[in-house]
Amino acid sequence: MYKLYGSVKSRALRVLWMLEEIGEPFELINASPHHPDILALNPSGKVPVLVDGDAVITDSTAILTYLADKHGKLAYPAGTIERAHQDALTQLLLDELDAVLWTAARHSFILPKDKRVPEVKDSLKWEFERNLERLSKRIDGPFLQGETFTIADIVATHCLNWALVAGFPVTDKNMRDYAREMRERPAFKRALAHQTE
Ligand SMILES: N[C@@H](CCC(=O)N[C@@H](CS)C(=O)NCC(=O)O)C(=O)O
Repeated sequence: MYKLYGSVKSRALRVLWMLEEIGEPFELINASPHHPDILALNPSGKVPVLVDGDAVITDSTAILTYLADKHGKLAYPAGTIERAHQDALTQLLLDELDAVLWTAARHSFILPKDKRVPEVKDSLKWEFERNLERLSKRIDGPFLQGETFTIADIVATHCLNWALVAGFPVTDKNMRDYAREMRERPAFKRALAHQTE
């Protein structure tokens, strides 16, 4: 059985959602970043961490990709053009959504107080909204890649939810409708139900 370290309030939600989508059994170990149990597995102290037998896998996107390839679900086969497009899209989401939100978080509560530049947040909010408008133009179906739900949809929806919590604008109607649809997925609801506090 897989062991997943992290919490619903972290990027571990992406992996929880994936595991619920593919129906694989797992144990969730609710652990905060830098907890000694995490540091023993990941020297950076970051979550999520997935343990599969003796193997330790870090980084949410790497974990999603591993699970998708291993179980043949939620990803196009490696070596196909569709997969290249899926990987490009996932990288774009990490660059244009995740990185922007993460920079805002670092300058809000992650970095030491004297290293934070709170003024950067207005610029990041503008950038996020612009990036969402660009992404919105690419959606050509119920999912980011048309008719097929992939791990890119998990990363995108997680970032859209994160944006709401962080007070980032999600004004684009297409993106709002998309996120609403994604949140209706039973596996997403089951993943959220793992929240303990
Ligand atoms: N790119 C990594 C980022 C992991 C990450 O930064 N996780 C946050 C929680 S969502 C964390 O552990 N932060 C603690 C830190 O940065 O020290 C991923 O997608 O898993």
